[in-house]
Amino acid sequence: MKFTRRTILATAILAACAASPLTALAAKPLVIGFSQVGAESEWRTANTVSIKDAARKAGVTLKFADAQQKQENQVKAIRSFIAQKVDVIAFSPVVESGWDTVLREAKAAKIPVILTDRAVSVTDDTLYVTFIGSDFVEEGRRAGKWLLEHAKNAAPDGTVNIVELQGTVGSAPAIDRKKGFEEVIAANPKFKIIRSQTGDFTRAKGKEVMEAFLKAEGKKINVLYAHNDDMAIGAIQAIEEAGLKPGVDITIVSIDGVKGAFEAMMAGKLNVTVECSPLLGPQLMQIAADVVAAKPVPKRITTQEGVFPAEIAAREFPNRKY
Ligand code: GZL
Repeated sequence: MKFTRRTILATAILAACAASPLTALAAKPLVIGFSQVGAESEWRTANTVSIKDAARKAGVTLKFADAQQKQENQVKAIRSFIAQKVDVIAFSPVVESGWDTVLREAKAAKIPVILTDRAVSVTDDTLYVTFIGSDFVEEGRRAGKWLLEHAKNAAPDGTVNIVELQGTVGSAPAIDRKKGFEEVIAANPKFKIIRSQTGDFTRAKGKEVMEAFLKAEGKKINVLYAHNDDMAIGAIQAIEEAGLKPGVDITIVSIDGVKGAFEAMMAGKLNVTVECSPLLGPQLMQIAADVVAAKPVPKRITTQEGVFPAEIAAREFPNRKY
């Protein structure tokens, strides 16, 4: 092929364009600032793994901050992401309220905010683009429905005495799982919540509060409703140390569907877990890319989930991803 001066010039211009800042900009990886609640439960650990794996696979630069379950740490992290001018801020809010000010700062900085896992209660819902997560009220309803249909432990007069381990005070899952459960068991006045207290979604606190419930109510307790599997697993230890058989003397209903819950069900110590998927990473990366590309995204993206009673635990366990 004859290289004329014109061909060489055209090739040089093309080469220059290829290295131009515009092209470089197009290839610039998305930068997401993510503020995580903490590392309080198996569920949270799996959620963090899902987000980090998905970021790596998507070629996203992830700035990840663990708030150790403190709202002030999440506010600090969001302010730091604003200062770093990230492309997108995403977070799982530890509690529902107290976000208006910092989210207004993100809006002023023109940085889109995506909620994952938990919702916020704000005066202006343009402060976030979308909320990707479970329907916690529905999870509470599913727990209540299973209990109404399967309760076998009851007092001589037929009353079903329930103790409740609530999640983190003020958090969306704690508020909504309580709401959904109470809504459903109201159908049968024999079902009574006799004690209810937060175990902060952790095994240690779940055990500690269950010990207090057992000291106060003893064999009167027919059912434990735990807002997550980690608290249920902690409570199982307390029930055994009190000389009772978890899953037999006390029916245990829980939420999340982590591997530890399946192991407890296979050991006959837990009766059912309502699934709450932590595997939100891939959806988050896709939605973040769509937001930056100015594509329309729904205001609410709900994860689809099931209910896993002990009878199917062994069959389902090999399929579990978290
Ligand atoms: C639910 C999530 C809750 C889990 C707990 O989406 O926010 O927080 O149920 C976790 O295990 O600690």
